[in-house]
Amino acid sequence: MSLIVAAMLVVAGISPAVADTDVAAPTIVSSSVNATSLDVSAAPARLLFNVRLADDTAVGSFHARFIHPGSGQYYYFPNFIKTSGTLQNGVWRSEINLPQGVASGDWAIEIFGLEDSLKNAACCFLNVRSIKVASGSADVAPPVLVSNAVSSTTFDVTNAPARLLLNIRVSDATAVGSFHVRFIHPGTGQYYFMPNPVLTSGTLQNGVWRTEREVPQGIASGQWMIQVFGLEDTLKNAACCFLDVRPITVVSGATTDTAPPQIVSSAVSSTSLDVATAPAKLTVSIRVTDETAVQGFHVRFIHLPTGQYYYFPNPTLVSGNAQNGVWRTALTLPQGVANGAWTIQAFGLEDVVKNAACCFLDVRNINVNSSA
Ligand SMILES: [Ca+2]
Ligand SMILES: [Ca+2]
Ligand SMILES: [Ca+2]
Repeated sequence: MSLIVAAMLVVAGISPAVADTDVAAPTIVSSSVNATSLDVSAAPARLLFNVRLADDTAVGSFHARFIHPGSGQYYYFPNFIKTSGTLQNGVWRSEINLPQGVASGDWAIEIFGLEDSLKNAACCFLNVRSIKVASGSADVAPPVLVSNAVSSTTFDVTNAPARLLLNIRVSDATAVGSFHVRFIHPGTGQYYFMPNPVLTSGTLQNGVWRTEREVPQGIASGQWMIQVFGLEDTLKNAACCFLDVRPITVVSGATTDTAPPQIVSSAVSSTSLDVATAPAKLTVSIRVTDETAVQGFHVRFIHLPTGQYYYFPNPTLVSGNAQNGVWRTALTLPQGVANGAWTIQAFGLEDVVKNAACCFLDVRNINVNSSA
């Protein structure tokens, strides 16, 4: 159906026909901005962005950002408001105030997380349009880790927990925006986040930040690494990835558990679901074992060919115990989803000492009949 015909139908109060199964993500029809170039050399500048989105069912959600690919600086467009049309074909608006000091050159407006109400999602970051930015003296470098000190380089948690205190000096030409700290045991993947660091001396341009937390008992022995991540300045110049700060040694006398929990078996209320005429409920029970104790996990239901997915509520332990028990959860699958084989997957499966199973674990397949 052409857009003009669709628009006429909307004007006439007639909704376009909805297909039995919609497996396509929403599409970006057109966009407009208040200016194709922005000058922030003397003052901040406002960027107003309108985008028309269309979908057979309904636009579910999306986000947009304004990014300078050369430096990685980016700003999110907040709170899109639908200013005209419908969820099937409508115009959405948001605006940002671009501050002084950002990078000069070509910036891009990108849409991401674009999906319809059935969870048909468009991949990745979609480049919508390019905007030229002129800026006086631009800072395009992320903050730098200058030096650090720890309360101790060895932590013996054989008989009691220990306490790790980290002081770290960070500098930036503009101002440190934010960063996070963790310590990780590379051999097992066990890791613990430190509380957000607090500036205790100096300035946002050159200052010392402090964070501290307990090193618990029962974790892996050996060399751990303190790492900084999410390090960026207030202009959003971000350092890549995880930055090694320094190693520490953990001595853990107890028999240490370095294995993630295991899925032993599963059961479902039905191996096929019929949603041709009404939504259908699916209950799944999963037996999980762990030497120490299962911390928890998440479950989703996904149609791999289209990427449609629904999260189950967090499973609860219904029998047994955290070392060997059955966890249960249930969801109601709506009408209109994709036909065919869907997969129940567990993810985020970890024990209480943070041994985590990788990725998405297939639990079992369920056949979904969606067409009348
Ligand atoms: Ca769709
Ligand atoms: Ca900087
Ligand atoms: Ca374990």
